[in-house]
Amino acid sequence: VRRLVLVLGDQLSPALSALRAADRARDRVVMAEVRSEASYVPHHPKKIALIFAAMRHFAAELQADGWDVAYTRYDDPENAGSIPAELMRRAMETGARQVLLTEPGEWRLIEALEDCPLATSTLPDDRFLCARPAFEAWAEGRKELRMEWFYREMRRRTGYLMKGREPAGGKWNFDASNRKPAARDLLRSAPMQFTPDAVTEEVLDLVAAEFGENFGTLRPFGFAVTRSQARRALAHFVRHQLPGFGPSQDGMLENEPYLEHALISGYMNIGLLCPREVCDAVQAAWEAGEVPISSAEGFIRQVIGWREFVRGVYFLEGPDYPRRNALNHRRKLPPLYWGAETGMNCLAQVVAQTRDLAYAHHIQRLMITGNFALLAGIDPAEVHGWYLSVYFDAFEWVEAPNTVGMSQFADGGVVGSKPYVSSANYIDRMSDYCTGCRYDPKTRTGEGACPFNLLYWAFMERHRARFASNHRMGQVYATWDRMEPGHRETVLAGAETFLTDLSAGKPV
Ligand code: FAD
Ligand code: DLZ
Ligand code: SF4
Repeated sequence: VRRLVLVLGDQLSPALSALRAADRARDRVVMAEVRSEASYVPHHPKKIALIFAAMRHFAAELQADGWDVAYTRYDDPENAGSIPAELMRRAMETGARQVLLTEPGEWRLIEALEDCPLATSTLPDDRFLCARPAFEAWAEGRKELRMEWFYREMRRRTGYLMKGREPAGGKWNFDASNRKPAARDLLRSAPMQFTPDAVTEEVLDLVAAEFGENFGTLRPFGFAVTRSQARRALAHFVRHQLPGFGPSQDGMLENEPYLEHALISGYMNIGLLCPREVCDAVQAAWEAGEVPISSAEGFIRQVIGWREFVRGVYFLEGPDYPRRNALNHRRKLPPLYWGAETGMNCLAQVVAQTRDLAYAHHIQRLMITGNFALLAGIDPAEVHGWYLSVYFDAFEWVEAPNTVGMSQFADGGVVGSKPYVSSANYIDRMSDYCTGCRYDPKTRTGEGACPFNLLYWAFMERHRARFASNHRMGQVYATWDRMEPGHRETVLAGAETFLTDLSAGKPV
């Protein structure tokens, strides 16, 4: 064996740069299910099962394709427990001293591999549409990094939804025609689910035995675990859900976890789908007149815009990024995030859905669990740990900028120009959660007042020095300042009582 070729659990792409550079006849692929990766946070059992099952299927496909694969199962008695230790073990076994790899998506693992005594040759991860140096060049010299400008550049560069140099449909962004509440629709199509085969069933048994204590329901398990399944899920989404994606993408309905969302982030993030083929499929459907521009644009923006932008930010900002705490928030994450009972129906619904499915869509993550954590002043490192654990698509390069940056404003405004916070009014307008709630979204103080209403103003007051000069928030402070002083005091006192109860572990 000449070299070892490392393939990580989120690098399951046949066109991975390390595989393209390797020699099928002389190199050996190393894949390993290891404790260090499976327990750096208490991952949701469905997430671990997805990764292990997809790894096993991918290894079998590589073998069928003529590769020599050394695969370590989690319960192998010889398992060395971490990626560098597994590489060392395979090096001893084979005599190979060189490792070829595609750059990992997380600083922690990049650093651990740098410390590995073997000679490593690391290739860029070119599954992304914007290479790290290209992002650095774009960011260079800019006072602020704004996704919208990056996105326009990416549209021009990729040619998606373009008519020459101009955006198709005459606008870059069709959000104004989106952002509608979702309506109940009995005929709405759900994302495609798959019945586990014997390989996946074996993984499910393993995960149940080893990670059964982690927060989250393992069965039923319906994720795609192969590239061909993921491609079918994508085709199903484009045909049945994408046409309605735009208008309802910000809506939330009880017991309707997916609405028109694709459920493909996890497949892209582990390499079963690549962003280019996802966007090509959307572009083709739009060209064929099967989807309106508002839906095609809304979707493509998330993939070539947000997804690439947050990755660029993660690497640009450096390894300390996930530990930032610009607003100095210190409160502990309350147990309701791990399923403890709460009368706040929106939180209860999103947490229960997260527990059952390892999935919540963007607005649920941002405007329910994220919004509450930010308003309540929860330590962003704890919030980050939660998001990294509970979602099937959570890998630090994408999760941290979304959580620490976009959602918690803990990076001080690198990802977003203002904090994503709202009172109950937004949640009531965009969802049907308030109907079944013990609190009243319209009540602002006293008995039954929705905690979001109290916390929203307390947050604004607490951070006045930072946000009052933000031109997008001036109106909010003007409204607050116009309220009766007595009313303001009651709101702030109500918020204080609520937060004291929350920290004391009283049910809220
Ligand atoms: P759809 O709504 O159908 O969207 C299409 C695709 O666009 C997604 O598959 C995803 O790949 C991409 N996308 C959309 N928004 C974003 C975004 N903000 N950042 C990056 N890609 C985006 N996404 C992750 O992939 N992993 C995470 O760990 C993650 N953590 C998040 C944490 C918070 C606090 C927030 C607010 C958002 C987070 N997101 C994360 C972004 C987004 O919520 C998910 O990508 C989306 O919900 C995935 O579901 P879907 O495939 O059904 O997406
Ligand atoms: C998330 C994860 C888990 C749960 N388990 C493994 C594993 O056993 N082996 C592996 O190679 N990768 C795993 N992963 C994915 C890695 O954590 C991921 O590659 C890094 O976080 C870099 O993004
Ligand atoms: Fe959430 Fe408040 Fe609505 Fe209850 S009333 S569901 S707590 S926003």
